[in-house]
This record gives sequence, structure tokens and C-alpha cells, in this order.
Amino acid sequence: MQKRPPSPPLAAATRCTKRKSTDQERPSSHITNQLPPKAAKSSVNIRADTFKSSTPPDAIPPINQYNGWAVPTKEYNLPTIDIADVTPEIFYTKYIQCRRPVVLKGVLPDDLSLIEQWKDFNYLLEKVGDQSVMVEKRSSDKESFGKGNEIKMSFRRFLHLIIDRGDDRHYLTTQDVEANSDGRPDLMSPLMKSLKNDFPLRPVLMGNLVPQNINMWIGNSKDGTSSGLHHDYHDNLYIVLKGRKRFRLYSPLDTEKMYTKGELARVHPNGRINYKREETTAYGADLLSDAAALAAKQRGEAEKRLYEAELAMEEGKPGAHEQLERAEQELEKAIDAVLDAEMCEDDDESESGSYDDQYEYGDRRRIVDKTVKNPNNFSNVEASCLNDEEKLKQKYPRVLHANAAFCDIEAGSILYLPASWFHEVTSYGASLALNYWFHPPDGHDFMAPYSTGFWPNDYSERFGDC
Ligand SMILES: O=C(O)CCC(=O)C(=O)O
Repeated sequence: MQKRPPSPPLAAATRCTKRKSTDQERPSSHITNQLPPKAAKSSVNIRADTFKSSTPPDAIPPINQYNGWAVPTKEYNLPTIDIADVTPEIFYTKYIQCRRPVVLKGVLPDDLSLIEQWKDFNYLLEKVGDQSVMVEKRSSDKESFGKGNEIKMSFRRFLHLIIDRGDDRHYLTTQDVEANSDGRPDLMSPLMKSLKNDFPLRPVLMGNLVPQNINMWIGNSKDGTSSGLHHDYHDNLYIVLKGRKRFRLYSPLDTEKMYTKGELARVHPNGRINYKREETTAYGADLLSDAAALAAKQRGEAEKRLYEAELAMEEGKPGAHEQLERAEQELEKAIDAVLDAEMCEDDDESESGSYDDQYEYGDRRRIVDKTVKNPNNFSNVEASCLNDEEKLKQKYPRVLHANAAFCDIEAGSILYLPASWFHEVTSYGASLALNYWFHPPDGHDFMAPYSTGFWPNDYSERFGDC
């Protein structure tokens, strides 16, 4: 059982005391049939208050509160824009804030230019050839990836298999990451850390979004291999450097038509999907950590007011005595709230036992295992069915009522995909991509994309700048 981490220092008042990785998926039962909201979203005119729920306070909120951009027609080609035409502010306002996917073409931004070197596999072999990696393996040519069957090998052996031998059954995807003493997962796997001088932690284009995980994807397929229909929990910047990828996308508005393996609890206005027993805030913090962070923040503020009251007493200011009494009561309440939050976290841990389950204890390091069989966020709809109307009619009829968007991402292009958009990706040729995941924004300001300081504070505590 993992020990509870120490309480947050007051200086970092909004720090989360401990967070479950909300990216971990646990197997769950099949989705119940929840009817989707009727109104399709307009493709334009997303207002600045995009992420505010419009449900009156006394009404039961609908399960799907998605309020961002949705695919406007049955089969829609995603537009492409020139990278040179957008500043980070414009990109935030027109795409990130509106939850609108887009393809970016043109010369890679300066801060990403060094990753061009990766196109030469010899460069990668020299840098990380001896590293050991977990590689996904599919058992037949028909099977899609994303099933969680992994084997360990050196990066060199993996490249030898797929490039020299033309093998298309192995695929390099997300890797396990280490956790720090608080159990907070690292941003990157050891593999990516060995290449960290080649890319920024926070690409300029993504403005003030806080990164959550950075990965490399490598495969080889003549006829195209599919990753399987699923969604992720974070905003994705997907940069293709070699090969070609065809994406099929569905917005979170169509979640109930996607036959997810997990039992749907809620779709937040910004699209973030929650499954039962895994509820989070819209920006993806688990509820207990969020409550703990808020309580810690209030305690910090109460301490400050107590200090001010003590100064007022020393200076003999009128009303200082009452001010001190009020401040003491406030601090007492705030401390109680912190203790309550910590107790809730303890209870949650001992009930589910799941926090520990996500780690493998090595000598001193702990590994956050990112691979889960049958994850909630995958669809039961086989990729091979998606182009077969008859099969869909028989097995998954709701999919036929969802609007799909398509795009081809060629080498040198980027896809921006907001959190919880469903996607099925087919990769062609020897393919290589770098992807960033960012915590999903729920605010509406380029400078402050999150409604609280939870992720910015977490990031600046761990990595220094934010
Ligand atoms: O490139 C792929 O095969 C899948 C990528 C993907 O699903 C993702 O980035 O979320």
C-alpha cells in the first residue's frame, strides 16, 4: 500500500497533495444506452463562454454536456491551415477554445525543427538504439493495435524487425513512465528523456496549456494498420514526421453512439469524458485531489489573514481583536477542511486499492504502467466494421447516426485533436510521429486556459516555469 504523501507546503497553496493518474483506464462494463442530445452543434459561432454548462441549477444535468465544435455533416473533410498563418493566441481562440480539430501544414515551427533529424532512423539508433522499449504486438494482420499486448525489446531490435524485415505486427506507442515520490507520473518515458534536447516540453504553438505526456509512435505497414476506435483524455498535438496517417474522428457529442467499453458517467462541456467510478473535473483532476488542492489553498489564505490580524493587534489598530478572532476561526475551519480532504483520500485508497495497482515497485523507482487491457476509452466497434454499413446496422446501429470527420496527415503535418474526440487512425508506410498530450482546458482565456491553478501550479512545482 502506498503511503500518503506529505501535506502540501503553504507556499504552494493549490498544489494537489496526491493525485491518482486519471489517465489510467480500468476495465468496466458495457455502456448503457443513453440517448444523445438532439441538437447538433453549429460549426461556427462558438461563444467565449463555451465551457459553461447551460443547465439551470435545480435541473438534473444531462450526461452529455459537450458544448464545443461538432462535425457538421455525415462525412466531413477536416480543413487544413498553414502553420505560418496562426499565432498561439489565434490558434487558442479559433481551435483550442472551440474544441475544434484542425490540420496544420507548412514548415515546422522553430522550436520543433530539431525533430526533423528523427526522419533518419540511424540518428535514432545512435541516440537510443540500446534502450529497452515496450512494443505492441498484434497476433494477425487483421487485428488492430491498441489491445494492450506488449513485449519488451531493444529499440534497435524493434527497428530491425519493422524496417529491415518489413514486419507490420509490431508498433511502438506510449511507454510506461516513472512516478515521483508523490506518485505523480513523469511527463516522459526514459526513451523520450534520452531525446529531450530535440524538442520543447511546451511547444510555443500550444500557448499556456500544460503538458501531460509526450510520446513517439513508430510502425511500418504497406496496406495500413489501424489503432482501433478510441478517445484519449487530453488535448493532442500529433506531429507526423514519416509515412502517412488517416484519421477518422467523431466529436464527444457523439459519445453515446460510440459503444465505449467503459460505462459513461459524464461528458463535460469541454468534451472531457468520465466513466463511472473515475469522475474528474473538466480539466481532468480527480475530484478528491481537486478538493484537497482547494482546501490547501483556503488554508493558505486563512494563514495570511491570521498574520495580518496579528500585525493589526501589534499595531493596536481599532477592531484588531475581532479581526484576530475571525481569522482564528477561519483558519480552524480551513485546517478541518484540509484534514477532511486528506481523510477522504485515505478512504478512497483503502477502498479501491487501485492507486497501488498502477505501480510496479522496482528497487527504488516506481513505474506507472500505461497499458491496460480492455480500457474504458476504447470502443467495442471493430475498426473493420467502420466502413461496412450492413455490419454497423446489425451490430452497432448508433454509429450510423454519428458524424465522422476525416483527414490525412502527411509527413511534416500536424493534427490538433481536442481531448475526448474519438479517433481511429490508419498508418501507412514506415511511419514516425511525435505526440504531446495536454491537460484539457476549461477556461476561456489564452493566458489562463484552466478554471483553477491546479495544473499550472502542479507543473511549476515540478518543472519550474509556467
Ligand atoms: O498513430 C496512431 O496509431 C494512433 C495515435 C493515437 O491514437 C493518438 O495519438 O491518440
